[in-house]
Amino acid sequence: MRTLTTETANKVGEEVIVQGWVNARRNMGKIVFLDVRDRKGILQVVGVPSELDEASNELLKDIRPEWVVEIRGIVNARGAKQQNPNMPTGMVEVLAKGIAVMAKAEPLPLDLEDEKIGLDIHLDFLPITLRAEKYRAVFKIQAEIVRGFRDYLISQDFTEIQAPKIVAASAEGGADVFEVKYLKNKATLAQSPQFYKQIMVGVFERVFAVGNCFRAEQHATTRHLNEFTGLDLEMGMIKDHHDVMNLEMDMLRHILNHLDATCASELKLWNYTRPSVPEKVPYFKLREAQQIIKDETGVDHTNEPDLEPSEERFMGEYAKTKFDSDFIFITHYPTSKRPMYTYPDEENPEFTKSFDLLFRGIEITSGGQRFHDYNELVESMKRKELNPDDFKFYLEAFKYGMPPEGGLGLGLERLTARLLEIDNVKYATLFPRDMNRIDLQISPPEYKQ
Ligand code: AMO
Repeated sequence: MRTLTTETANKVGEEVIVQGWVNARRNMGKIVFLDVRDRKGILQVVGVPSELDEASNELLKDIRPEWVVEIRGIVNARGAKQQNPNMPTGMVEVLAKGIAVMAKAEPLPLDLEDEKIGLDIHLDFLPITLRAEKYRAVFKIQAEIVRGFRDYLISQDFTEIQAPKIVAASAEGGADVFEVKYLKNKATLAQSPQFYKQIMVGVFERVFAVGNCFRAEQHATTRHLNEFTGLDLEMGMIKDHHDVMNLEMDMLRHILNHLDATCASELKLWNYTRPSVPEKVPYFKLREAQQIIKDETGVDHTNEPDLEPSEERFMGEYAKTKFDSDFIFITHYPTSKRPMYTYPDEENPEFTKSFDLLFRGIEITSGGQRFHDYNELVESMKRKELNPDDFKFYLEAFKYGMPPEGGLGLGLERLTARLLEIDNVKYATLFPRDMNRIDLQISPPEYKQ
């Protein structure tokens, strides 16, 4: 029966069979050390020629990184000098008695542990660079973020929904939609599940979705992807956008606890510092933030409709120094700049009851209260020069009884990148799509129709 690498730690003296990939090979004279990696961890295997039969010795000569092997051997305690208390298997090693090869691997085109290979090479070889401990850890952590998101919302009576990705109308406005040929018609890829999660508030009151969002972004930055994973939620019976903001912070606190409990060794590989989340996360209206920026830096952007990336960074630092918070909400973006579904502030309808959440200086979430009254929503569409007939299906939900409601969309890759303080979101995106790349770098002529 197979023993997983981490299970060897308490099997000293026993014979085991271990299966996995060769993470590294080290020759010490005639003795060969193999680090064998499986889904649980990495284990040191020692190959001593006199302990192995002839066939195993022949195989041992050839085995190289990423070969998949089956090792039969005896678990031994490591000598005092060889112990590594940082690894779950660091106190033991397996003395090989028999070796079989399950799959060979071509010589690797690069060194998986080399941190200097650069983004493009890293991405070109993702099927193998993802196997390096550090990058594997990113996506283990990402999987647990999603689990934490789900678990928390389910505990709060949210129902998970699957929103379609082929849609007829743009939810977020703007030009960044991908058109697709849809049989004899045209359709677009969903920028977000916005319409469907709102419709489903009429059904379940509280819903969430984890799904792909598509944006035809024409610029190459360290924050933008053409396909990202949205963690979306929507809830009815709210008083205002603060209900959504408070829920978001409770949800994020839950995720941080969940990561501590499930990903300690992965987080350590990235020298993770747990973000500080004060009981009251600071929030400022956009105009207040711009005034702070003006007072502190002299730059007057108090009439601009949004914060520039450098201003988001500034507000991130401000939150950290003044409030010991890695998070800060900016609220009340101008009505002219927010999508048509955004609820205006009754006291000053030029601004909305919307928010962005900045995490370590980068926007990771947008959200807010939405129009729930049918007539008001139709009027808002008209003010934005949209034709309500194009949104007839969505509008049905509001015609037939919708409570005050709101929600948010959180970018999974941006959240992962900020948590681990990774500068470029693409390192925190499993298979990033950007202007120049769908898996491999796109060479334009091939993609011309
Ligand atoms: P928004 O367009 O701000 O809002 O998107 C919500 C969050 O999704 C992430 N995000 C992106 N991540 C990587 N690359 C991109 N091109 C990209 N675009 C967005 C960000 C962002 O904060 N429907 C609303 C949300 C809502 O109000 O519920 C929406 O889509 O982290």
